[in-house]
Amino acid sequence: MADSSHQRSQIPVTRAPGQMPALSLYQRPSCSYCVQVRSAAERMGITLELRDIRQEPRWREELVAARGRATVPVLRIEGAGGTTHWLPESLDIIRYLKELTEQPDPVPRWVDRLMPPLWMISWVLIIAGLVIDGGAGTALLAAGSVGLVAVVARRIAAVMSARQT
Ligand SMILES: N[C@@H](CCC(=O)N[C@@H](CS)C(=O)NCC(=O)O)C(=O)O
Repeated sequence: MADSSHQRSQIPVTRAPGQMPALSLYQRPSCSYCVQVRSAAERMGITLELRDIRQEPRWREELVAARGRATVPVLRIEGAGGTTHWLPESLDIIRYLKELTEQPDPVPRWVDRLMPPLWMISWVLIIAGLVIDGGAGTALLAAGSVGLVAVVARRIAAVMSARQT
């Protein structure tokens, strides 16, 4: 094998600015699996460098050196750091391209699930803080305020993120 693995799980999916991988599709124009991948990429607005292994012997040699066979389609994924992955199987390639076009939510789901109870608990703490005198009351008030600020901050971040997509 020339470079790196073709296992799907090891291929990082990133769309960060300047980190979009270079995508080359080793293919043949008449191959129906290749047509499926090319059409899917076109629908998703993803540009693939098409490397016709029949037309250019160099592409075939590269493919065979990397994979040990000339079966197409295979997507060569070159990351910003120069790491290269070879991804065979049309359906896996399409799945990978789809993931590339989706904006992953950087905030885990459990954070958003936590927001409604945190909102309620924060108000309870604030009310308790207002009722209870002394240091304990102040601490409850402070804790409740932090909770409310966290909920509001998350809400604002979520709305701004939704506007960008
Ligand atoms: N399951 C594969 C099938 C790929 C396949 O059968 N490709 C044919 C061309 S359409 C091929 O390269 N055959 C020649 C070979 O395996 O050397 C996929 O979905 O990508």
